Amino acid sequence: MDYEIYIRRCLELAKAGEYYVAPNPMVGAVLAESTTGRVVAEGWHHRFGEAHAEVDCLSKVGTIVNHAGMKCDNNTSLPKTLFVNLEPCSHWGKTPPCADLIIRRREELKIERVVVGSLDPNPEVAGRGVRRLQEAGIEVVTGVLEKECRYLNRRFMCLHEEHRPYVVLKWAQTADGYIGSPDRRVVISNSVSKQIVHKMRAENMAIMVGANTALTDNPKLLNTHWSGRNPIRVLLDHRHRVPESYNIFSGESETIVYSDDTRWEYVLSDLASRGIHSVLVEGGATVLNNILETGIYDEVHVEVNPNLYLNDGIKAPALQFGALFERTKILKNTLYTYEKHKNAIVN
Ligand code: AOF
Ligand code: ZN
Repeated sequence: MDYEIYIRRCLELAKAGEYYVAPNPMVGAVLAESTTGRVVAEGWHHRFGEAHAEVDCLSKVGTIVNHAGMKCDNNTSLPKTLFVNLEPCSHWGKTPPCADLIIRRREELKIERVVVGSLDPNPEVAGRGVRRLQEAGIEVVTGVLEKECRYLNRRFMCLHEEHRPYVVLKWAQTADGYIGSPDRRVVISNSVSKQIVHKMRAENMAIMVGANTALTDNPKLLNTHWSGRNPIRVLLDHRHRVPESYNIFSGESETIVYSDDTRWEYVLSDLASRGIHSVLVEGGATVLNNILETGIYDEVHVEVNPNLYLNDGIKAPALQFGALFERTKILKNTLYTYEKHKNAIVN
């Protein structure tokens, strides 16, 4: 049996929960016959607070179904392997422990083996899921496509391993290196890149701006052009300058304001204590420069408009792109992406 094929499938299934499971990880599960390799059932974690991937998968045995809605045969007499991209949980959270469910159903379903992509760094689990399965006599294989599994859940990993949210910085700049003008709104993005920004908002639990951006652009910072929830808005407003009537306080989402203590380390630890696993920082220059200076960030996305010159204005932050960088054309603009966190995958 090629374990990697099945873990890859778990990752695909897990992705179906993207935009809906945060701050939980994205998890997919596949139950297959060990000898024939035939898939018996598939499942994934659909939404925060709902059934885990293993529960979803095992509930489908004999009834359905693979992801495409096809009925699968279930020959109960054959030994089976359960694949999951994340270690099955061992704790009582919003749902009961998956490890216990697997153990409870192992005789009936002939589950002889569990193959795990990456371990769960949540201190409530952290290896106990694997241990419980092993103690019950189930063979456990770990670390299959571990890098890919950790990459998919890099935000979740960051929260539990670094005790801070995963930080994504994003800005758009003109051909001559300005991100805007101090007194008026300058449009650097295009219609497609705007949608990509909304996708980024959907991927991250929170979105942050400084007071200057909130006052100059008066943005709502919602996710209106992509699936998923609106991000929690975070405003850094040291001098209490942004009035309650501004769009950042509109009713569609929650807004957290930092004014007394706006030090980056403090803001990050406070966001982590609220269970926020990721934050997208959209500006302005002061906030971005301060963060770049601390070195505490994970991804940077810079959109460059090659046809727009301002000659004067707010200088874009200076960023030395490292080895990991990707270039994407978005109509006439170019998006440069840089990842510097420990789970980045070098191509
Ligand atoms: C799994 N399978 O599909 C997921 C897991 O509050 P709960 O009960 O939803 O538990 C959330 C925690 O469970 C989460 O922080 C992570 O450690 C684990 N997620 N575990 O076995 C899953 N989503
Ligand atoms: Zn679970």
